[in-house]
Amino acid sequence: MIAAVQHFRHSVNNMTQELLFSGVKPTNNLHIGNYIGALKQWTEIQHRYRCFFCIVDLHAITVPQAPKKLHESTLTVAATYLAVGIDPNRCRIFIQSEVPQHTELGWILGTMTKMAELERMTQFKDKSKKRGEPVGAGLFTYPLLMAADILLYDTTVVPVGDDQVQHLELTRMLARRFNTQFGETFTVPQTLIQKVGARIMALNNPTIKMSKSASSTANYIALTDEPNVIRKKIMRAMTDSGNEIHYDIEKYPAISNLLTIFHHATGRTIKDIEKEFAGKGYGDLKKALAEAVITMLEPIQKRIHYYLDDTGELMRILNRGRDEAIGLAETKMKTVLERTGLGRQSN
Ligand code: ATP
Ligand code: LTN
Repeated sequence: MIAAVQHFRHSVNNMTQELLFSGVKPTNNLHIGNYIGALKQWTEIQHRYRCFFCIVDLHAITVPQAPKKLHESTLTVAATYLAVGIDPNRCRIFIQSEVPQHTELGWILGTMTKMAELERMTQFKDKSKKRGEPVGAGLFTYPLLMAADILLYDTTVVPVGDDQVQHLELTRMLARRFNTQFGETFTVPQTLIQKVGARIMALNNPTIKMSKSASSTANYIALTDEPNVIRKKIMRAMTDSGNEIHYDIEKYPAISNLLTIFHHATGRTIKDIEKEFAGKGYGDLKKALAEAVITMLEPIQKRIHYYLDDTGELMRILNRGRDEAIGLAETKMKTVLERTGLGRQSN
């Protein structure tokens, strides 16, 4: 499934020593793009690494969030990690704001970064343009906090969707810069991206990516959407002009997106799906796709409810994740403070 691997080190022998880190912002409930582009991939590779999966709430507040809703989304995202199959016995799940070293290191990295290096980030450019109002400085310095998330843990592998590759490049560059200036301190992480389906597009506009903070709920299918909502959203999804059911992102971006989702929901090849629907209409494809997505999400939804109905188990998992993360982060920050000359010298 993981077809495209960037800078990926195939050192099978010491796989278990390698550390994988990734995170999602609790800006809302997760959608099938997050699942296909990120979480599903995590479950497939979790057994090969020591894994840390973070709920990056400090990143979420780079755009305004309602406090109560943010608390709720944070827990729902944690429950979703478990519901999609992240194994809490192997992996640690924790909330970013509960480990203060992330912001501490983020600040230090900011002092080593040029404005122009952050100005180049396409996500910042896109998000600031989209909001059409003065944007917060947090949106600008966002990649520094992300770099801190990753570098604190000597992360070797970071699985992300292709929208995050540029942030990973900056992280790698900052790790090297720090190491050159202050001595070997950080591991330079590798980026792991998935090929087909790395970017699921919005249902109501196949030229933009599916996004949980989209202004319209027609943009996405949330992992928590009820079957009838899923049917409605898919039946109303934008299609291309014509009636060809053929995978061609340039010519048929909407149908190609639906085919990609179909492929991920069922595991069937796109060729096979094209064959089944040859000569049939978009309506037929959409009907079958809706049922496939409902089937894919049903067990996930059951488990999300299981973890949220009684949060005792979830709290224990989050506590353990937090404590282990703090242990590692404290050790790394001691080295960072020492090397950069901050505070009192330790001996
Ligand atoms: P927001 O709208 O708040 O920016 P988002 O929906 O873009 O959120 P993130 O929290 O930024 O989601 O991303 C979580 C993970 O899901 C990341 O690894 C990201 O690359 C991946 N991801 C996000 N959107 C998509 C998408 N449309 N297709 C595939 N992967 C995605
Ligand atoms: N920026 C990422 C979320 C994120 C992340 C991270 C991903 C924050 N910190 C560390 C991987 C590793 C996003 O918007 N998807």
